[in-house]
Amino acid sequence: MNSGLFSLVFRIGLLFLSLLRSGESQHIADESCSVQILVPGLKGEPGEKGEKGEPGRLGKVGPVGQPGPAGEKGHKGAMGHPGKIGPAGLKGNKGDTGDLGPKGENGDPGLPCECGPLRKVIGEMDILVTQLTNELNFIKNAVAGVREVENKIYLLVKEEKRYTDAHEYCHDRGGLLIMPKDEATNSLIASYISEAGLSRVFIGVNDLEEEGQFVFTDGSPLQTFNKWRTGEPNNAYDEEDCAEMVSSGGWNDVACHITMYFVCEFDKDAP
Ligand SMILES: [Ca+2]
Ligand SMILES: [Ca+2]
Repeated sequence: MNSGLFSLVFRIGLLFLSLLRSGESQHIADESCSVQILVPGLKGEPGEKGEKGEPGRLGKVGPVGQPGPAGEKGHKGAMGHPGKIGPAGLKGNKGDTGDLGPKGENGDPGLPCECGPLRKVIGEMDILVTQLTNELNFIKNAVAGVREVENKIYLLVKEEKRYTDAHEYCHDRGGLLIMPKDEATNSLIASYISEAGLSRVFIGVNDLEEEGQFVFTDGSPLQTFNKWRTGEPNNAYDEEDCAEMVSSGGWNDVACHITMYFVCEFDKDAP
């Protein structure tokens, strides 16, 4: 008998004595006999397999595994959205000058400029230039030689003009077409013409106001002197209302619209 089993028997004996003192001695005596049977018997037969138990708790998380082998390359994805516009770059260097381009087509005519005052000034300047040119020619002729008497100056103008234009030319310069009112003056002008190598000039005689009534260009009548050639004035073709002097000094009525040189006279006393 081992110590554990002995201790158990001893404890059971103490329990038995305690029960005797309580007056139930007979019955306890029977029980004490069966205590002997409590010694372990032979191992019994295995029992039937029990039912399956409840699932156990989740185990701990295992360590990270090693990367697997690389798979096949996937297909190319769709193009993404365009990105934002980046900041402006720095200004580049100036390039070389290009070749000259082809000539363009002519443009439309421009609008007429509103430069009336300027045109007026230009027009006035043109008039001045014309006047100065005429004066220059006048001076050239004068330098070439004038004829002079006590109270008059005579100028042979070597510009072919019609009668009225010749009259205006002399008048604009303060004179008149030559009016030979006496033999001396007529002779002087005749020599003036011939010395210039001319054959004829306009003189200040006409019958423009009344046919056949010749007057000097200052309006005075031919009362005391005339130098008409034989057969003149004849008013040929009914159109001769002006007069010329030929180099011999004789007069002839001619048409006013023909052009020829002429002689102006100027009063020395004129202001
Ligand atoms: Ca006439
Ligand atoms: Ca005539």
